[in-house]
Amino acid sequence: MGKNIVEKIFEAHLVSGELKAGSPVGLKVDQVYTQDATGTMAWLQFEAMGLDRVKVPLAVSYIDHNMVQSDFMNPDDHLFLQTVAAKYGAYFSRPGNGICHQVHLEQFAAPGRIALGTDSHTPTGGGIGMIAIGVGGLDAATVMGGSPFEVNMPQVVKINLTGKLPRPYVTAMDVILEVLRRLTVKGGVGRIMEYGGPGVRDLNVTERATITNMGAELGATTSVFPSDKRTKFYLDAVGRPDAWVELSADKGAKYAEVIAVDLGQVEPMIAQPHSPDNVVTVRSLGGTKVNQVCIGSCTNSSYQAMKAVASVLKGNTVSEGVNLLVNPGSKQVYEMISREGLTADMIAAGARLLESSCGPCIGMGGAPGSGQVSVRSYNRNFKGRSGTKDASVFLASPVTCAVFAVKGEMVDPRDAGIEIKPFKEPKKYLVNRSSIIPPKDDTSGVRVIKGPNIREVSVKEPLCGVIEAEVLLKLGDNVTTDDIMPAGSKVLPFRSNIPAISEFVFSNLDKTFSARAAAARGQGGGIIVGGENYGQGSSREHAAIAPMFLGVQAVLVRSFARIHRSNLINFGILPLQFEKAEDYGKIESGDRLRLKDIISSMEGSQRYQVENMTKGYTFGVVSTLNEREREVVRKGGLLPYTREKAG
Ligand code: MIC
Ligand code: SF4
Repeated sequence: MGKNIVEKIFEAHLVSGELKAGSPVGLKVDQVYTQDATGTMAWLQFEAMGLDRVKVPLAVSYIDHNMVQSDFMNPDDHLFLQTVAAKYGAYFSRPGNGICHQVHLEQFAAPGRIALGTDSHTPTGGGIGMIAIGVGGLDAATVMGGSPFEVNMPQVVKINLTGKLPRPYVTAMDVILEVLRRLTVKGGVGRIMEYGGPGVRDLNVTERATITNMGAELGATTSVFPSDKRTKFYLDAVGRPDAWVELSADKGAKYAEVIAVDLGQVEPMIAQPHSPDNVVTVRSLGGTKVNQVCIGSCTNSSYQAMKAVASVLKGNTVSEGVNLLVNPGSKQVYEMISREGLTADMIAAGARLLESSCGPCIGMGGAPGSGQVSVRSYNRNFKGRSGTKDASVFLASPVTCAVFAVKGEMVDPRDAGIEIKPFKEPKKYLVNRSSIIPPKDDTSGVRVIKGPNIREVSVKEPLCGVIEAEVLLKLGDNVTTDDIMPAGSKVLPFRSNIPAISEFVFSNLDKTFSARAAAARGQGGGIIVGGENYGQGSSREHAAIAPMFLGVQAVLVRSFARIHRSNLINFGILPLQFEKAEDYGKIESGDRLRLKDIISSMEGSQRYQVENMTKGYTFGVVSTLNEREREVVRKGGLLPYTREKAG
């Protein structure tokens, strides 16, 4: 029987389990990378394992998120991450070297391999034919410690591409926005999107990477492209020809579903506030005034993206009502466009050039003004994520963004009367490894340095047989991890300090949450109730650790997003789902719920009876934990579980 690409890569890395959709598999991992905002926890957890060195062939510690140095906290984290990488045999990518996903694609990603990253946009590597999956820090730490990666085998969906993109006005970003329009932010849950069909040949690796990057917004486990001549061309150009292997699906390969996209029919698209799937054509919003434009992020900051932006800006002026911010994705891209004079074209037009980092994408500077319209070439426009709650954030391609910056309003780039130079993929990219510090063989003299803001990782008590707790908050569908644990310049510096960051849990939705949770702690703790796709978005495990620290015992929802569900389990919070959808409607914030016989129900049918003590009725909930997950939750999380296993 013919195999698809996912089956081929999984099979080559299979340690346990069966490649049957829904059943747990253990995979050998080739590469693990961390970024700073999730990395401090991941490395603290790795350190706690007491090993001498990482046990994966390649590990990289990146600094790209927490770049604003307004006091000692972020630079202290940087030094911790540098010294911990040096101690345990990981590469270190210095602050300013670029956004982890862009740098990883340039320097390390390789077809046929499996990589984990402590960031939800790790699937960027799928553009080169790698299975690259975003995970929480504790999962990454465990794998760096030598364990296989355990995941439930996703369904594989084929996105069959035909035709050619009508360049230069229509780009890869428009393709993924079109896919999001059709499938929504829930459309990829439990699935891997495998791209195939004759249209694949039309896309180069960085374009493919834009598509797989933003596949994260579909909720997909990851997305992957074949590895073909264009992949070889890219790897030759970035100076890593040996990394290339060919990879394609067999004839007759099976898929759970096939979705057709004709690249020739794709139009300039734009996601409206406040969700990446709220997508319409740019033309339909023509004339809308724009106040801010931000170009960059791990989705659209490649050399190609920057070149298109420079071409739009050259000889033009940024409209007087617009603030234009540009982050090239890596030092390598930055140096290359600088040597070609393209940064000069951007500066001359009135752009503000920022360093190679996540920047405004995660609210680290660049917040829009009150009620302003900001259009960004980024991947997420959740309410408040920009740092300004009442801003209207839209997502569009770098070309569309640059055109808006010049025109001061939304206009279909095809109608703007601006010429864009066609892109020719370079045969040689400039290679700059000045900010990548390789691991050393002898690490005995290295001292790991921890500033005063870096605190111990919190651990939960083992699970009790009874939970009697108050519903602290009832929420709707598609709650994001940004809702649960906001980011931004005021909160991110506390990523290494759980007691401090816990005060911000749900703070954008309910300022009283952390105080109420703390008060409920002595009364059995709290329960959170949510709708579909609870915890979508980032991989930040702080959205589980901090609620756990505040005494949250269980999260009861209609359905979960993958990474957040794993993070809840890793920190001992019971992830439960309503058996009957209508029971969601009956619960209210403030209700007291009682679950008994938890351990025996968990070991048995995983069906639990819940008594709503406030309203006086009983209803059923379920968990869908595999054997290992059940044990992890019972022990109070992955750390106590691993410690016990290690004896
Ligand atoms: C994001 O884009 O939301 C982040 C910030 O990169 C997160 C990681 C984090 O919260 O540190 C992600 O995507 O996983
Ligand atoms: Fe950084 Fe934004 Fe990409 Fe997250 S989505 S990794 S914050 S650039």
